[in-house]
Amino acid sequence: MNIIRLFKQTSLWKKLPQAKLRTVLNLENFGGAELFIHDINDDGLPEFLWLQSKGIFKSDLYLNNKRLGAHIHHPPGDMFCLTATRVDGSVIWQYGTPFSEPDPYISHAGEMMITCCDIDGDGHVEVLALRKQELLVLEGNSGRLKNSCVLPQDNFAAVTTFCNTSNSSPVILVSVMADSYPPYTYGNPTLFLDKSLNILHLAEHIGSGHRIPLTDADGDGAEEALLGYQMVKSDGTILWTLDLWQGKQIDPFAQHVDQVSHFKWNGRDLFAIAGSDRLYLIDSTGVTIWSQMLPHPQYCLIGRFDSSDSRPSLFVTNRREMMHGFDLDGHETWRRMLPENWPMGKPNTLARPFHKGVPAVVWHSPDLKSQDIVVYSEAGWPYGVNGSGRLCLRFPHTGEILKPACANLPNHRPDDFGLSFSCAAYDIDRDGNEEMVIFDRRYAWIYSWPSVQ
Ligand SMILES: [Ca+2]
Ligand SMILES: [Ca+2]
Ligand SMILES: [Ca+2]
Ligand SMILES: [Ca+2]
Repeated sequence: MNIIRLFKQTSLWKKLPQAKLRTVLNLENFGGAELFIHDINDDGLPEFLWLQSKGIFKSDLYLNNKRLGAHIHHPPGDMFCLTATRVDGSVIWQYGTPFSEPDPYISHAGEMMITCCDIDGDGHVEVLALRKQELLVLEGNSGRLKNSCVLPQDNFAAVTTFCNTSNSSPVILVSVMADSYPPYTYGNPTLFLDKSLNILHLAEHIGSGHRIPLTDADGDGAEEALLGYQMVKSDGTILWTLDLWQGKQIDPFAQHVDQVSHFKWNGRDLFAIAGSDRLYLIDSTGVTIWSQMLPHPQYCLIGRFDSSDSRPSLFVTNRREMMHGFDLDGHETWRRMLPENWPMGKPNTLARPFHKGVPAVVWHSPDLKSQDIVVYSEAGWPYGVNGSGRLCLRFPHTGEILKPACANLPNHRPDDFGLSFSCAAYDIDRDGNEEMVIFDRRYAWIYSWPSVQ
């Protein structure tokens, strides 16, 4: 049975400007569902961290979910392999054993399971990782286990750190980012731990969900975390609750924070929030600049996307079935379903919505006079979209982008089995210009902007 359906590449695609393909990495057996990029060995250059994990499905909370079939039971929830490579793909270290079975493992929402910070203050970065019910602290330059602790529950799926605190001692923040165990509500609780992994504080936050941006919201030099609709200091003190939610009851499942995107404009910190039933633009003092109800805004980005407007604008995916642009005043500027793109053909088993945790990223222009673009990855092979919602950039592909036939998978989101592509924008060679890393569980493709030599 031929499971590949040819996908028409219209002249529209062929006319688009092309990013420059620099290299393709073969990730062999260690490619991950998630990629993290950080300088882990203090040489001034970033490294890649490829994570094999089931994401939120590591938790026993999901064992009775019949829709997920046998894949929720095998491999077990403690499946974990983290591989550190240089940006040329050569392996530096590996923690765990790579997954090597023919059928892909299921994984969802693992994009906050790793973070990097010098937790113990010795001048060297540690890699913090969530594995099943444990928090691991690995030495950045060797992958050696320096410390670990067993967490109170197995559904913690987000780890980040307050690296800058008022007493200069880092605080680790570990949070649930989806389904919860009673008595906690969706996205809760959050733990605050010291550098020795002792729990300092446990709290629930209003609207806690899938993103925890850190920022110095009050200008005192120490970072705060936006947990749901509350700005929280590293000692757990609530700096503010968003004005719209003060004194109100929230539905934690239907109104949690799905995504936060930050942009500094005219000296002011702006945060665009996709909040499950409502889109918000807020500032760093807890004031809502505007908000509006939408069917299900699940992801948003704010940036310099619109060439007709010198101000930042918003890109929004709404229930994965419609994409919108909004200007800074909250006016909708465009609305359309962005097209699929399968230059090597589309496996018949794949259908939208892919429901990726990160369906689009900002690729910052090397030229301050030019607009940044959104690279959209939830409809096959990624491509660039401008501030009018028009296709504006394509990524030349190689034969490796052809996806394998996976006819035996349950009727479930294809991204959870690695059948889509993901993106990360990062200046990997530190020349001042961001590169675009497109990856799946087998390969990574690295691109430069068309204008960069
Ligand atoms: Ca490095
Ligand atoms: Ca350290
Ligand atoms: Ca602060
Ligand atoms: Ca660069």
